[in-house]
Amino acid sequence: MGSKAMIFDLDGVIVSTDEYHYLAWKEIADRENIYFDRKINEQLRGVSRMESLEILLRKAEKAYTDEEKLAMATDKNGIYRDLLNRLTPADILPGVNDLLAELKRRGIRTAIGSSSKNTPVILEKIGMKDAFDAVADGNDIKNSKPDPEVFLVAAKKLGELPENCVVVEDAYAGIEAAKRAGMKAVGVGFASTCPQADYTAENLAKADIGKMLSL
Ligand code: B16
Ligand code: MG
Repeated sequence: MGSKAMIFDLDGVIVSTDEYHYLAWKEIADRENIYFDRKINEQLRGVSRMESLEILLRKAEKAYTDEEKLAMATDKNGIYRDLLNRLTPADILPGVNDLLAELKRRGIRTAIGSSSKNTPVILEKIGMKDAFDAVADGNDIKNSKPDPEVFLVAAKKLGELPENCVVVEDAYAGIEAAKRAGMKAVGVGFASTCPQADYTAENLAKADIGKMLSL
């Protein structure tokens, strides 16, 4: 029995906001004299804002109070939100629009499952506010990926059983979350070499829709 719903991660699958996350965290790290590079940034994929900060602070030489941490996360989000103003529909990643059109044609329902609290503004900026049947994001959950919560909320919003859902992710944490939710997992982009994924492709333009739906 094939899948009846497809749940898409946002950052790194629908749109490359990952570079903006990097630039914003880099500004915070430089300001605090904390070493931060693109390799460390890869560990922040799919992880919540506060957990991302904790990973960044592993290289810090001093301890920060909870108030200071909150201020840093708020500052990072301000920088990130400014960068998001640059987004347009041209930033939608290759293959996304064609895949969504084909899923609609086949009667397969779709949802977003993202850790980001900025999901509504991102969808608005890229003109995809109404492109999905449901949206589950960082505002709906207590635990971020690799916890399965966001995908279970997405399935619930769609009224679909987890075993009928296939998740598309660019983060190892997201692939783990999908598997823990009892769903099938497709790895693209950074997760296109993830051994835990049920199917992988370099990007959605190169993904086989028939294969993804028959997992
Ligand atoms: P925000 P996704 C995730 O989005 C990002 O990959 C991750 O880097 C970020 O820390 C997280 O959203 C929270 O984002 O600060 O906007 O709430 O990949 O789950 O779509
Ligand atoms: Mg992602």
